[in-house]
Amino acid sequence: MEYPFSKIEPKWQKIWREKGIFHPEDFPSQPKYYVLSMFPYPSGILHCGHVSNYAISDAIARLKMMDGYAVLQPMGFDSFGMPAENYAIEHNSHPRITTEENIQAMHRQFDSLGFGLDWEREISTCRPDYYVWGQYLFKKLYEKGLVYRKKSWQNWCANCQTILANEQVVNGTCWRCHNPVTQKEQEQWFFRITAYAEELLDFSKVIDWPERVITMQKNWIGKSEGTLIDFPLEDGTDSIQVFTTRPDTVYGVTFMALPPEHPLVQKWLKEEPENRALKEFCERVINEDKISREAVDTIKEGMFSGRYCLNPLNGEKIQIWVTNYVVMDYGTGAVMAVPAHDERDFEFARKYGIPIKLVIQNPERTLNLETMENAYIEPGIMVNSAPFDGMYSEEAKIAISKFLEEKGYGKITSAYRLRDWCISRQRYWGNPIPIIYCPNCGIVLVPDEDLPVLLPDNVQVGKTTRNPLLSVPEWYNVKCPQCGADARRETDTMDTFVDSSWYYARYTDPHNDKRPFDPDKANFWLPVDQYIGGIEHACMHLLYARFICKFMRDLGWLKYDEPFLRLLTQGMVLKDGAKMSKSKGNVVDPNYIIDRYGADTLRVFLLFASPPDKDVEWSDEGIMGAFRFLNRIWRLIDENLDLIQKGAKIEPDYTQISTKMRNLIYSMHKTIKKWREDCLDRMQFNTAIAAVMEHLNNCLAIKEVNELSDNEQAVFAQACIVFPPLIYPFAPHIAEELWQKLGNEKLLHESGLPEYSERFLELDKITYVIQVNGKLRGKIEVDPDISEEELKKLALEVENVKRHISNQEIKKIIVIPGKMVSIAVGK
Ligand code: ANZ
Ligand code: ZN
Repeated sequence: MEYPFSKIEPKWQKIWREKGIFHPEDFPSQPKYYVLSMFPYPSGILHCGHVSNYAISDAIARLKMMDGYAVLQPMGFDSFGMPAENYAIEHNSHPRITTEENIQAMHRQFDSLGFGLDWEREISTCRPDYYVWGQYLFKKLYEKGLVYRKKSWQNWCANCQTILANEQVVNGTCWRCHNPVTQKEQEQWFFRITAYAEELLDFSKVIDWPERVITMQKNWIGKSEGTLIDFPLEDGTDSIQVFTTRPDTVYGVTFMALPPEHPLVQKWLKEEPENRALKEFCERVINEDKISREAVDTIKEGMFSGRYCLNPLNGEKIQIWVTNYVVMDYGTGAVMAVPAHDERDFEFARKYGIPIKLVIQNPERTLNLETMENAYIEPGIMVNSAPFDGMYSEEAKIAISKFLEEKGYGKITSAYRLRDWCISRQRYWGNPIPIIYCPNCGIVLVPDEDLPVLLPDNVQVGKTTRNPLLSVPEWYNVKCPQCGADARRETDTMDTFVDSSWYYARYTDPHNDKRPFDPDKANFWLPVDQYIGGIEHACMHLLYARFICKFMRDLGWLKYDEPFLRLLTQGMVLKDGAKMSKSKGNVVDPNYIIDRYGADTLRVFLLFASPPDKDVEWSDEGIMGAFRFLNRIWRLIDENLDLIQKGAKIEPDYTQISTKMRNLIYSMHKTIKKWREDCLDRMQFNTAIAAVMEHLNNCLAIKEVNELSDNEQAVFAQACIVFPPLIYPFAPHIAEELWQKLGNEKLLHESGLPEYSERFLELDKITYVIQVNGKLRGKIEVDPDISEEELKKLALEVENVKRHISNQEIKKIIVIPGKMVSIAVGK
């Protein structure tokens, strides 16, 4: 007989909902705990990856509720963006319709899984009551000088018909559709995330973030300490500023490398339209994608510009080259090339016959320019550098920088790889940018009273090459809010990562129609105590959210520096070794499992299969195992219900019980202790569940329960009634049902965490005597369930025993359970 999960699960979902136990009030008196899972985009179905993510956060939420916290666990939908738009296109529908349908379908699934989510706080980013505040945030950023518009070359995905942020380009392809990314020049809106680059490198205010994610963000921000140096043009009209991390090599500069996008290059092209070759070269390089231009193995190309600049330190004349391997948006977009000591410059100089000048000598093996096959990039002894000769290059770095600063030729500084965040998307399904272009006033922000700029619904979506909003003149033709002239709306929409950069704050006050949220409420609930989601967001969402949190702090809306105190990046759900995905055809539909075995089984399987941050390998066996486990708990309690209820009322006399029952009580306290450590301190639910399984075996090993004495039945009852609270975080439905069957009126989250007593863990230590060749040589106290191996190991570590073994060979070790370890030694 299977336990009646299909009756129990809806029953408890209904009770929880009716009692509103997952909807905390605004300023509860208990300590708060905010647990958040990354919200899904409304694809229409929750897959096993989602379920695994939410099973983890729900386990944490329920544990914290049992522990007396006011827990906030909200959920919503990241419903703008390309996936939703593409889905509508595929289904020949409108994203407004498909999105809402999908949200409804996912709601049903969420319900059938029994997650403790506060649906009164649901957010959907495509609804005007949410996105209005995204527009408001845009305006605030604009007013603080953190938004700007710039014509620039951008990553372009021709398949998705949109610009992509650098973070969205994976190995030169689009992160969504894996189409090769090309370059396109366009006016774009940017958020100046670089203004926070330095602060974003600081992780001192988060508590528990995976080192891996911190490293990824640090590398992404990519700070380099270096020096800015000005090289005057030979004709004295201007100068070129470079950023270098190697000021020690400044005497070795033999050419200047500029990218074709460099303003000076662009100026020269205009001044000398007859220079066809240079113009063509520039155009060709600009169209290559920046990511491969920066790659180490790109074939270096360039053209001499015919112009020169001067080395500020010695006045030497330096050729200026236009090259493909320098990019405009790092440092100053210009490089002082030192072929002797930089690999790329070396390759370039050799190819074009540019002089190479050695300024750092290898102290171990003298370098010779004629025979060098690579640049020498290590530190060494300064040569050919006039006053700095003989110094160590590391010292010269500082000395030369200081010297340049004193002379006014340079400045010590840092450069960041991080680029400003391009938030313009030429797609329909996104938050409209609240900007109007007026022929008289220029760029005008939409006034607050006109917000939100509603996204028009009467739009034909399809794979057009144009932004669909361009086909809605009644929407984009507007009057200028300042001068009343005929003006035009911005038709770009915002990157959806803008929507998710502040949603964690909105959940704290989701219905506020006066402002994004009440700072008091947000400051009560934030920061998120535990955030859970996929590692793929390490450099996108997680960086943007940190940036916007700091910005909202600077506005005075929040008093926290970080949105997410602890971060857990959960593993993936794999099947046959590969990530479950539609394209691989290895997807298991959670509904199928729920129908056959219940949501509790699915949740227990996912949590038991591995620690939360490790991948879960799908296994039908594992599902069956989880199902059997729950059934066995059910039978244990259900079949002994009267006895357990009666026994639970008696305080047993522990002095009057057999060793077998003593071991059972020990098993119970030990299990609770381990469960608490695993769940509360380490979030290792798999081992916590394993401990519960072991205790279950110990309970089931007690046969003929009816023949036990009253006293021993009471002990048995004690050992059994701990199961409902122990499985509540993982399998809450069956837990509540059993708890109720046992006669409890309170729900489990109000019943406290299961407690253990050290007394019972001490009480049951067993003393073993240790003999060496038949003579008593020591004693040890151990846990009764110690393994034989562990016991032997401990016995051999006893000092006196060691002495009597000294260097004789151990022939045999015999263990008499509960009594003795006997060691036989000999020569
Ligand atoms: C002269 C030099 C000599 C350099 C030498 C290196 C070695 P990281 O460490 O990544 O910050 N660089 C600067 N701006 C660049 C740009 N826009 N495009 C391509 N390369 C650029 O790299 C700093 C170094 O990268 C800088 O130091 C500069 O080359 C180059 F023996 O300056 B170096
Ligand atoms: Zn105007």
